Formats: sequence, C-alpha cells, structure tokens
Amino acid sequence: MEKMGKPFYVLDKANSKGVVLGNEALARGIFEAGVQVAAGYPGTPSSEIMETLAEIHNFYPIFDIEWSTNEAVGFQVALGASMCGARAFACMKHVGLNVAADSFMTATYAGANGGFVLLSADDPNCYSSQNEQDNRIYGMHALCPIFEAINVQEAKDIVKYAFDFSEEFESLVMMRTTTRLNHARGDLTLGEIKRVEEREYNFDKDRARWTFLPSNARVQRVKQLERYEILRQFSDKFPYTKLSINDGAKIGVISSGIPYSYVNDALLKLELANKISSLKLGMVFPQPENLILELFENTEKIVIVEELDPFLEDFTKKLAFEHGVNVKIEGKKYFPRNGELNLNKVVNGLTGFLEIPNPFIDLPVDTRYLHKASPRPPVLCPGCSHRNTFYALKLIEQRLGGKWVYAGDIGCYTLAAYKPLEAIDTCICMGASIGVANGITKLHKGPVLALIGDSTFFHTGIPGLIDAVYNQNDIIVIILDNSATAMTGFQPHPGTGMKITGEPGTRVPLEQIVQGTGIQEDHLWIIDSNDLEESTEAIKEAINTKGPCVIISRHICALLDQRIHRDKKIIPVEIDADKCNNCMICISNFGCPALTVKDEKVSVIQNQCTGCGVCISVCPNDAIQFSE
Ligand SMILES: Cc1ncc(C[n+]2csc(CCOP(=O)(O)OP(=O)(O)O)c2C)c(N)n1
Repeated sequence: MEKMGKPFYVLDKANSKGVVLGNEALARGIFEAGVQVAAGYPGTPSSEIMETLAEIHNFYPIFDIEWSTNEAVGFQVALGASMCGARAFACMKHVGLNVAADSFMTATYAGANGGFVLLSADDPNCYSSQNEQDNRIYGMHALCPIFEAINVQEAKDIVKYAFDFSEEFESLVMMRTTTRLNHARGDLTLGEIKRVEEREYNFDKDRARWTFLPSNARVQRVKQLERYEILRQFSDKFPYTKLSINDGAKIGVISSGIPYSYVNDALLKLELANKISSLKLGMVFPQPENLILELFENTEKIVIVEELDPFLEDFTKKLAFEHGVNVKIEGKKYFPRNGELNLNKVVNGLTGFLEIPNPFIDLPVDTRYLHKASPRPPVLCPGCSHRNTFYALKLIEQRLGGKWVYAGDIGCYTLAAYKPLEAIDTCICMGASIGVANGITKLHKGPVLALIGDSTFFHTGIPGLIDAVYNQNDIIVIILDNSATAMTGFQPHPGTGMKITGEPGTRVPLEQIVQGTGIQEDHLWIIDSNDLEESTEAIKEAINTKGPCVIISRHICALLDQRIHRDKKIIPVEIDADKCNNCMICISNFGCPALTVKDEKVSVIQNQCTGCGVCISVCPNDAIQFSE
C-alpha cells in the first residue's frame, strides 16, 4: 500500500481532534489499545475498520493484520493470538458471526488470555445484508459481555477499554455496533497509543483450558459460569453505563447505543429532559441489575428504547418479576421490532408511551430534498464481467429449453436476479448456492446451476463442491471470478494473492482447489467471462456432461480494472444507426446501463461505457462497434 500523507486518525499525538467515520474511530481505538493481531472478513458495515487498521499498519507495522478466508478463520486467528497472551481483534458483520459461531460458543468457556475483542457490526433495516439478526442474543447465548457505544467518540473509547476489560476478567468481549454508528461521522479526540510490549508471546501449553475434550469442557463450563457471575456483579460499575435519576420524575428510560442518542434528542425536543430518569447502558450484557433496581425504586413507569429484539425489555421485565416490583415496563409496544429507529420513531414511541400528543406529528414535512436524487435501481455496473456469463446462460437456456434453476449466492452477481437477466432463483447466505443446488438436483427435472463468486467460493463454497463430487450430484457450478470481493469494496482474497496491507501473499489458484475436490479435467472449463462464444460453448458442453461440472468464468471486475489501470485509455462503443434495426436485444436482454434508448433509438452513454466491447458480440446486426 502506498504511503500517502498521514490521515488524522493515524497521528501519534493524543488530544488531536478531528472528524472521522465511526469505523475509523473504532480502528483508532483498537490501535490505541495496542492490538497485536487483527483478523476478519469483509462485510458491510464493518469493512472499513480492518481497512483503516491496514492503513495504520502502513505507518506503524507493529502489529499483524490479515483478511482471513472467512469469519470462522478470522475468529480462530484472533483466538490463537489471544491464547499466546497477545491482544487480538476479530472483525465481522453480524451474519459473519453465524460462520464463526462454532468457535465463539466454545472459546467463551476458556475466555481470553491476551485481550480478545470480537466486533459484530449489525445491520438493522438490512441495508446491505440478507437479514437483520440481533447479535446481542449471540452474546447472551455465549455468556460473552457485550459493549455498545452511543457515538463515534465513545466507540473509540469503549473498544479501547474493551481490551483492558478482557484481560482483567479473562473474558472475550463482543463490541456490537450498528450501521448508523459504523458509517456515521463524528468528532473524535485521539488518545494515547499503548505501545506493544517488547516481549515474546509464545503459546504456553494449558491443555485443561484450550483442549475441549468433554472432561475439560465440563470444567471450563463451570469456570465460564463463575466468570459470568463476576461480570454480572461488575456490570453496575461499568464506566460507560450511567444512571441519571431526576428527583421527582416518575418515568424512566433504559436504552443503549445509537437509540440512546435518539432518546436524548427526543427528550430535548419534547422538553422532557429534566423530567425523566434514564439508564444508559454501555455494557448491554450482562445487564446492571442494581442500577435497574434503583431505577425501579425511583419510577412508576419505564420504557425501553432499543432496536430489533426486546433484549433489554425481556431482561428488565424478568428482573421486575423476580423482585416483585410493581413498575410498568414497556418497549416493543411502542417501537417496531424490525428496521432501524430514528428520531421520529423515538419521538412517536415516547409520546405514545407517555400518553401525550406528539407535537411534531402534524408539522409539514420538509419536501425540499425529496425526490431530487434520480432513482438508482440496483444493477450490475457497466462493463461488469458477470453480465455476459448470465447472458450466455439465458441464451443457451432459451435455445435448449427445459426448466433451469439458478441457485445463487451473495455478491455483486446476486443483482442478476433483477430484470433483464433474472438468473438468480435462490440466495440464502454466503456459500449456500452449491449446497442448495445439491438438494434441488435430487428432485428437480432440468439443469441445476450454482452461481458463486470467487471470494464466496473460498469463504464457504468449497464444502458444497466437495459434497457434489462425493455424492455425484448432477450440478453445474459457475465460479464468477472477477479477482475481487467486489461487492464489499474490492478487497483481496486468497485467489488474488494480495494481502490486506497491499503486500504480496501467496496466490491460491481456484482451479487447483476445484481439481483438488475431485472435479475431473473434462468436467472443468476456464473461460473469459467477456467472451460470449467461449461462454456459450462451455455452458453447452457442461449441460451435456453428466456429474458435477465447474466453469470458472474469469474476468477482472471492470471497476477494479479502472482503479488499477488509471491511465488506460477507454475506447467506448458507438451505435451504427444504419445497421441498428431497434431489435432492442442489447437493452432488453443484455441490459448494460451504458446502453440506453434516446428518441426511440439505442444510444451509448459514452462516459459510462467501460469499453469492454461485450455488447458488440451481443448485437445480431453488427450495429455496435468501438468508436474511433
Ligand atoms: C457471512 C457473510 N460475510 C460477509 C458478507 C458480506 N459479503 C456479501 S457478498 C460478499 C462477497 C462478494 O465477493 P464475491 O463472492 O467475490 O463476489 P463479487 O461481489 O466480487 O461479485 C461479502 C463479503 C456476508 N453477506 N455474509
């Protein structure tokens, strides 16, 4: 990675101030804490944390950092480092924890040696995710303490503190963020950078702790429960948890994270800030029982403001029941269980709970900024190398007929589910395409294909392919290899051979993995995605071949290509009006956004065209050509 000017968050000077992204602040906090190993897998909204850490590493290469093959491996890398006594960080989006869950559920029995912080970036409203699972429940499931921050500054401070906490209590810590914090910008004051200790971090054998044979697991489970009891006691003293009792106020609010910031704003707006007591949680699990009991004593009615599941609400109600407390506790009755909260929803919920009119409800909406941005339906980019593969598939499907099933996966190529390609029929989670295809082919009469990206194949696709080979499932796996984890920001992966730091690693060739699973040479095709003829030939051959087949459809992502080759001259295509008979195949079937219809004629948006030239072979009338 090229060394540019130092961004503010890399400065070595404590107390400097600036405005940064939540994810940059988190990276800074992790660095300030003296992290020694950071590992993870990209996923919105978490990716910039690791990318910022890699940038910091560029200036201070005093810690180790890697993009791991998937979140399970990332978690395990961090765990190994923690076992050696080093400070370790594992980074993932919420669904990544599903992948890492097997390790996580057991690692929390043994706890941390070196400070171990797992960051789970949740995505209420599914802005860029297949679900909006609430990972606080994972933390509770694993008896792992969970921290949340209300703003960018606190995000840095809490994640830094999390390492000290982890070592003090020998416990893993889950730092849970949400998109609104990860991608918010806010003020940040830098803190001191803790220097990594100059000592050796060897693995000291401790089989009773790290080797989860049932006999050891039973002992570790007891230790985990004992640790949990200590954490439960400590929760009342957590430095970022704050109980504010307003004398005489009979109403209380419990909240945490970004929703707490909305509560603050809403109470100011409603001029109720001095009339309500509040409990702001920095540690949302285990919850601070004594502070909640104190709030009970000072209130008659409590509302819990939280996004997604009634996590704090259920606990608070249970605590009230156990203590025979007669306080009215409500939450989800006034706030939705799905999607994100915002100031309006919180004002609405609070006024509903307080049984007062919402003074803002009838105010005219400021429409000045509505509908100004032109609508941007999600589409594959101009020149996207995936488009041609789907076009070729549809072409052969039309020619041969039959009911084709396209089991899809997660990546840019999922956008082929939309018109005009409509070539993704299922999409569950990363790596599911091949497994689902294996199931469908057992019943379905017709070709069954699995479409999977290169990064996703490395991530969790390989076991599905091994299953297809082992069980002789008749499927065609198409690996869409665009040399990047494009959807989340072009991150490198094992197939690219480049590390997160920009330094060269060792490339793991996809084709060797495919062959290693047992796919025979005559069941494997490697084609240029942008070559229509080669693509259609390979698809036809694969359809006529029995048993599992793999087509590696390879061409670099058009955007990545432009990033790498900034000086490359782009020669856009143009339409030969004499030859174009307006058949509209390029628009209605191929659908590159650089092609449009103007005055009822096909035309090229020149500054969008990447010059890939694929549409030239799509046109049956030779009406598209490179411009001079
Ligand atoms: C378990 C999990 N981790 C991370 C993500 C975020 N994510 C969505 S698609 C994707 C990978 C896309 O890369 P690739 O398969 O190469 O396809 P491309 O976008 O390059 O076409 C990632 C990391 C996710 N959805 N689920």
